[in-house]
Amino acid sequence: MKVFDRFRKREKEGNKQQEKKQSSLEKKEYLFKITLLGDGAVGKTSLRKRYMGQGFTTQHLMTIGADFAILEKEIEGNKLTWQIWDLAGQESFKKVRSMYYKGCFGALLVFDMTRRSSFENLDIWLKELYKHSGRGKIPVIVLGNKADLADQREVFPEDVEKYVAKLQKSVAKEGVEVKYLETSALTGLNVEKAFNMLGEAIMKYLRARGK
Ligand SMILES: Nc1nc2c(ncn2[C@@H]2O[C@H](COP(=O)(O)OP(=O)(O)OP(=O)(O)O)[C@@H](O)[C@H]2O)c(=O)[nH]1
Ligand SMILES: [Mg+2]
Repeated sequence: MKVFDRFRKREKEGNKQQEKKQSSLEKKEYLFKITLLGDGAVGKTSLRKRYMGQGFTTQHLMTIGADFAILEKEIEGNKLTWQIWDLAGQESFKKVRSMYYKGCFGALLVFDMTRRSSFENLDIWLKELYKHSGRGKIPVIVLGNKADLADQREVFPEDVEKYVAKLQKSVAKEGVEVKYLETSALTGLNVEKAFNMLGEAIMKYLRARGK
């Protein structure tokens, strides 16, 4: 129960920040709530930490429920505040997780390229995201993580390209973008690019809706 209360408190803090930022949207300041999702141990927290300049650790400290982070960056000359909800991938957190999706504008959908099952489960994650975001289909960047271990890969670029093309087709009507990148939280490969791509996709999504 105590853990649950802590999550609620963090969510409240996040919402307060969002209200404050939205009132200053005209000053070209953006606040994007996003989620990081995918199976346990695919590297969500590691990617977030790498993007936040917090380095890399080989330890797997399983996320409990969700980790929350705020980060300010510049994008296309505008100030962008990321509100990142880094969700727990383990099945046991499914119930708790659902409340963190609400109101998010986009997601980094992560699989581990050395673990085929984490790729095959992407649709389950997408379903969960679309169901709980409250916005339906939203921009998604698919990340094949652990590219530094590419010699042990169980998922090949052509598999993902096929998957992403199908997904892109299914959301094209809504003017939503889906893209794919291979990343490594260990080396930092494409980590900055992944967040930038998502930021740009969200901007396009908002512009298409006159926002
Ligand atoms: N070699 C390599 N290992 C990685 C990479 N990213 C993460 N790891 C390792 O994978 C394990 C899991 O990483 P986490 O970032 O904790 O995974 P997670 O997706 O947040 O897991 P949950 O919070 O349980 O859902 C850790 O041992 C990391 O060191 C990567 O790009 N390359
Ligand atoms: Mg984690």
